[in-house]
Amino acid sequence: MAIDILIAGRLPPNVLPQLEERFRLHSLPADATGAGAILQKVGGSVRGLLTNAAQGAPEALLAALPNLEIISSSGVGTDALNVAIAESRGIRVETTPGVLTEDVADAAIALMLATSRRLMQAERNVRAGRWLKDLPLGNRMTGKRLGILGLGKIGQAVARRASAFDMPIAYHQRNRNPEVSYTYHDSLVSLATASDFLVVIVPGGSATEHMVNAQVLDALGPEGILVNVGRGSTVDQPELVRALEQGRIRAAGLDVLADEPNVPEALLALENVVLTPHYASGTIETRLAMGQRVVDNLLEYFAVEL
Ligand code: NAP
Ligand code: 8YV
Repeated sequence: MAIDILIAGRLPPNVLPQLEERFRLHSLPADATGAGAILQKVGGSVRGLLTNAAQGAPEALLAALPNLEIISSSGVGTDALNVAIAESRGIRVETTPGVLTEDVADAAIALMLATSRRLMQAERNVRAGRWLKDLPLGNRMTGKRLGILGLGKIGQAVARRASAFDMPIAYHQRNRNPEVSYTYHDSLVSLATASDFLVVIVPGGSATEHMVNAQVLDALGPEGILVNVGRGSTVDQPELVRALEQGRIRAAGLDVLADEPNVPEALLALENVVLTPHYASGTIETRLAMGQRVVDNLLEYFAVEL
């Protein structure tokens, strides 16, 4: 009997061609009317959900899929997947750990350089025919102190790269990692005080919500640069805007925002902000590897029936 799979988020291009001969695939339309019609028609028979970490698995969608057995998500973040609900219903949740680590770390370094060296502002100047007009000098990154909030897989990959820039490295997370020699801070304020760059790469969700607040930003200080490649929810965004406007921190490089894809006008107006659209894992190489994991996770789960 055909196995019904619902596709509820953007997926890498190698996913669907590998699945369409083995499963009966249904796409969830973006508009509420179209989505409602599809869910009414096939919701009861859907056994697998394909999504990605950003678009997630909303509670209302899970409620419309009473016989769901597996969520296979492209990405590592589980904050939008409603894992507690899935677990309570015995739904397996699979993600794509490891394969995106290096490219997300590259993106963090790119944002550190783009902010400190004012690359985007300089580029805008050239395109506008202004050359060096009113372009302030940048700041050196080499040798500056790096603080990492979340020394997990990606945090450690950022640290490895930063070592090549002769940056002293410190970190904060709930547990000290005995396998690394970087300096551990048992509070985020203490880490921010001791950092020129603060890179945020913890998971989203309630445990980390607004961890980067006004106190942390003031501890980072007027020469400090914030880079967030984790989740927008970890930073108190209105406080960040205020700190940037008032020069209480020097700059911010943000791949993730509080309410994606909505970007506050106040952020767009600031020269000392570099913004990317939740794009840190967005290389062809990584997205194809993520896609393959999404496929393999689904095939492994249904292996005996295929
Ligand atoms: P990971 O290996 O699981 O590392 C997460 C780290 O965060 C751990 O070292 C953990 O240490 C720390 N942490 C977790 N909860 C914390 C808390 N409440 N307070 C302080 N530290 C905490 O995960 P990863 O692969 O590095 O990915 C990290 C996150 O990056 C993902 O969950 C995802 O949200 C985000 N991400 C974003 C993109 C993007 O496109 N921008 C791409 C990939 C991933 P302790 O357990 O000791 O606290
Ligand atoms: C992706 C991510 O941008 O892995 C994550 O948690 O946020 C990113 O890799 C996301 O999965 C969209 O495809």
